[in-house]
Amino acid sequence: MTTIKKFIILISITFLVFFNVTLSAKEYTAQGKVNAIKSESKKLNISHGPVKGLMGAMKMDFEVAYPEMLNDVSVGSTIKFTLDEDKKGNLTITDLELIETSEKFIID
Ligand SMILES: [Cu+2]
Repeated sequence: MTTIKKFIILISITFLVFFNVTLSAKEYTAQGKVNAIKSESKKLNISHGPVKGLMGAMKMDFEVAYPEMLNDVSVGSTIKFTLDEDKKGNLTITDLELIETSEKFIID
């Protein structure tokens, strides 16, 4: 391999790594209980447990990435979800799954 080819590959890798670090959103996982489903605003009101590195336990609204995600839950569902934080600090649920009910996440 020529030096120029090696150089181009090195530059490309550096660029990709840099791009990934600067543009990718921060991701968190959390658990909580669904209190309300707000279809119009594409939001779920969730009493969530502590989110490591982000916030403590509280009750709040979260927007979901796709409206179809609202169909996967019911009021009272206990869920495990993935939160994406963009550079402005906006939080969006990008993934969720139903888990066994736990009283631990019920905050009124
Ligand atoms: Cu919160």
